[in-house]
Amino acid sequence: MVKVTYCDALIVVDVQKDFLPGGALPVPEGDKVIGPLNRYIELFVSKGQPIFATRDWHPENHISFKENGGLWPKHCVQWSEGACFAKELNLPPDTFIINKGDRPELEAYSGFQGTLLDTLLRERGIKRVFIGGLATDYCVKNTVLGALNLGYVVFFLEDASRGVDVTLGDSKRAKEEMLEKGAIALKFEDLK
Ligand code: VGL
Ligand code: ZN
Repeated sequence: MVKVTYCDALIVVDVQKDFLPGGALPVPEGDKVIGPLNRYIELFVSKGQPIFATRDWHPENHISFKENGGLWPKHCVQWSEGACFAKELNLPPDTFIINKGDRPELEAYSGFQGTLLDTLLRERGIKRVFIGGLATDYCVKNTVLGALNLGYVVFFLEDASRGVDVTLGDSKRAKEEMLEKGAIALKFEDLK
């Protein structure tokens, strides 16, 4: 059992319309993370602990888009419908929103890359982060590894994450890499 306490924060990664079934870059079963994440959100709210939500926030001319030489279809363009958080995701009004990938020439799979996330966590005395969302093999993985590198204790919320699996097994390998580097896999039942 893990008890949520004063040094803990929840980080919800990229639960945006474009990553859900029907979106521009759909993650298979991406919508399945919403129910579990809502339970984590409710628990963190009830404990008075902060919630951060990252969002992919690309300009039209972003380097990661196929038309600009990148890997991905155009997705999560700033201010577009597809960049909005999933409407069923119950983020409280005081959620800290972290935009990433907002510079044309830089890809940012990690929520720490080019953002104030580390500063905001530090200012609040956060030592442990609970990370889940989309996609396990890209932004969740890189956010988890970023947090480990910065010295946080990191819990990977395996019941609240799904991967794109461009290559079969990517999400499984991502999980193995996160655990090997020190993350702790967690399901909601393990929490109190
Ligand atoms: C992501 C691919 C491209 C993610 C973002 O949020 O995992 N994946 N941009
Ligand atoms: Zn992106």
